[in-house]
Amino acid sequence: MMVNRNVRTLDEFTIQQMRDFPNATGELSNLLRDIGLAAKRVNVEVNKAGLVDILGDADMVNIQGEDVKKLDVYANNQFMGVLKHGISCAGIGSEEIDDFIAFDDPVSNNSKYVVMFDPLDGSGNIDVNVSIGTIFAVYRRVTPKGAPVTREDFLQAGIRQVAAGYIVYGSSTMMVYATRRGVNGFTLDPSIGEFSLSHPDIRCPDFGRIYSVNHGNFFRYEKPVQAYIDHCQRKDKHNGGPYTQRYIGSMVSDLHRNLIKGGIFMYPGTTDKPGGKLRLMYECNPFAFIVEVAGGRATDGTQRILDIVPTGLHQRSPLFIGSRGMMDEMDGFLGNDPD
Ligand code: P6P
Repeated sequence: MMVNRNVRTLDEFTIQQMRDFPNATGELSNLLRDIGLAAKRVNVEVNKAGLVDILGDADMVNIQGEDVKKLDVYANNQFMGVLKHGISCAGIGSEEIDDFIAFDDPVSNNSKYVVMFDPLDGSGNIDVNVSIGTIFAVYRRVTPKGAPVTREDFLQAGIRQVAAGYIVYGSSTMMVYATRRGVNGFTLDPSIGEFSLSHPDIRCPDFGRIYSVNHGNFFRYEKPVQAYIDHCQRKDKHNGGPYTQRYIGSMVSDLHRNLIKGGIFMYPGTTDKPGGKLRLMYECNPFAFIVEVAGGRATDGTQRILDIVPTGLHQRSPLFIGSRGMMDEMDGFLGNDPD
């Protein structure tokens, strides 16, 4: 089977980015390659999850009060391990760990970046073989290098992200990441064991026909949100529809589909959980960064996600994200002036 020599691997792509920007130190390229390595290791376990005793609960509960699956723990340790033993990351924050971790060794203390990640989002779907994913956000540390990072290095608004991305362990395994220069997607090529550039310069279509929301919460959403969802259901060929509802309960998969095809994803606040369910630092912010670089928008229903100044590592936020034209249309129902 011939391997297409014209397809650049993640390593080749990140090295080329370094060559294109001579002032680049290479730390971000190294960090992205480290994440790609951990993703390949997690992918092996996700793909055989049904065959080995790595399914099921790890008899642990995380800070979210959620049962931790064994694969969550494995994924967390893989991403933390490559970042700790690399040369580009001074510390991490993880959905699976109560507080941030400063790696606090001489090399790490002189590294430029910190990383927040959800090691395995949608893990409740592991046992039923629905696609799951990893989400990560990269920030430049704000405290002086040479000392361990502090909470201040992590509690930065999403607009200060240097890069953000996700891995979707699906029918194929893809790593998608954004820097301010663009969004690029890499598909894992099993024949060479490398992520290869398959989706260069991803753009989010200004309009789509997919709306994604958990209808089971409908009567707990605020009236304007209900009105917009009702509007989506009434769209037909005479007014820019019909829309189709797609929601698999795995954020990485739902958002990857909508990023590529166009659409809007909503996880609104509810009467019982007005702050929503999704976490700001390692779910909402990374996807908001990616979707905005790709031309879309992301808000919490009133303000831009990337402008929110965080007060806690694990704080939650309502999330409305997707195609710019659909977000503008939704804003009309929520009483917000379109961007
Ligand atoms: P619900 C998975 O648990 C997750 O955090 C996201 O991946 C997903 O979008 C959301 O929760 C689904 O939540 O309440 O609709 O089941």
